Amino acid sequence: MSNSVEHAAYLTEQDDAPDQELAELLDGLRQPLKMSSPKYFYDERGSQLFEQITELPEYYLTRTELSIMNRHIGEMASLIGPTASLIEFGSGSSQKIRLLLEHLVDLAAYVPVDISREHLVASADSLAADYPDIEVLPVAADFTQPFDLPSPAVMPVRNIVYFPGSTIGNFSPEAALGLLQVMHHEAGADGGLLIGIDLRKDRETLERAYNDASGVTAAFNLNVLNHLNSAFDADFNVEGFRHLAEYNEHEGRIEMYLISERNQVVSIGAEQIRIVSGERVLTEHSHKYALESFNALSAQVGFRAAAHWTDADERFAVCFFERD
Ligand code: SAH
Ligand code: AVI
Repeated sequence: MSNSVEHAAYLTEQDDAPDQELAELLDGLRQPLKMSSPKYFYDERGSQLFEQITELPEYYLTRTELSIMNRHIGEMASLIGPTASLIEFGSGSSQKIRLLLEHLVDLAAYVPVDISREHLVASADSLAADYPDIEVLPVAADFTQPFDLPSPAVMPVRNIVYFPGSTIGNFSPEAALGLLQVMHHEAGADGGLLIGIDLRKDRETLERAYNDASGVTAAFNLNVLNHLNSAFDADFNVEGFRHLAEYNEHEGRIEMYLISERNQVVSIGAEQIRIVSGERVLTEHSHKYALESFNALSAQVGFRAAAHWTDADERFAVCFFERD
């Protein structure tokens, strides 16, 4: 039996609700500012494009977060303590977790949670092959909805939610609060949260990071249309749109759009959506936080700031919260 078949058997999957997803998509596309959820970036191709983004010279986030993790991993591991279960939200390729796996003592289990199913299974298999002594229990789910956690064979001393990459920034502060509540719940009594946050900085650095010269972010953005075509029987023409990312200083967020190159009518199942030339479809917000405001948000759900680490230029922060 191949590894991939073996581990797929351990995959916990949340049931799809395709009618609800279609209704939400159509509702978003009927708003005065058309919008599509950022979760539609992540089909198999989108997950691969995101991996390429993390290596772009302009995209400082991943390498900055990794350098912070590398520098302070000893302190992080001792705050987490022995025999924890690590639950990673939006685990992607499960690369950053490797550092933690190498430094934590007697890990009870690693539970990667991601919506991009094939990518999750491949990443979980590769991780399990590299760390045969660690129980890897992938969960394919939309983490904004309630989902069941698998039970590890070893009883954990505590649950630690790991949420790297500043993926929390892809949610509005109100939605981030809801997500923090879910994480607080999954962490359970005595649980903790280790989370990566992109910090506010100058417009030029931010706009460069989301409009890279080689066009990978543009391809990532446009791929949303391919994903919608296959998931919802739609007929978006990818050539009919172009990518734009701009920093909204007032809101402290990057806004990513697809701009229509002409007047067009798009079919989504039996529905038709009119899009005029120059009209924008919002595909993502990427909020940048001041540390104090993120701590205040987390405090609202009962997470107490215990420690944080930043790089010398204060571009990015990794924060550790304990449950009150
Ligand atoms: N943690 C990785 C990947 C970040 S990319 C890193 O730090 O580099 C964001 C990840 O979150 C993707 O793997 C994507 O598939 C996942 N994701 C985005 N929205 C999600 C949702 N609503 N539910 C579950 N996973 C989601
Ligand atoms: C996953 N997330 C934190 C990325 C970000 O930076 O907001 C997604 C992304 N969008 C464009 N480039 C990367």
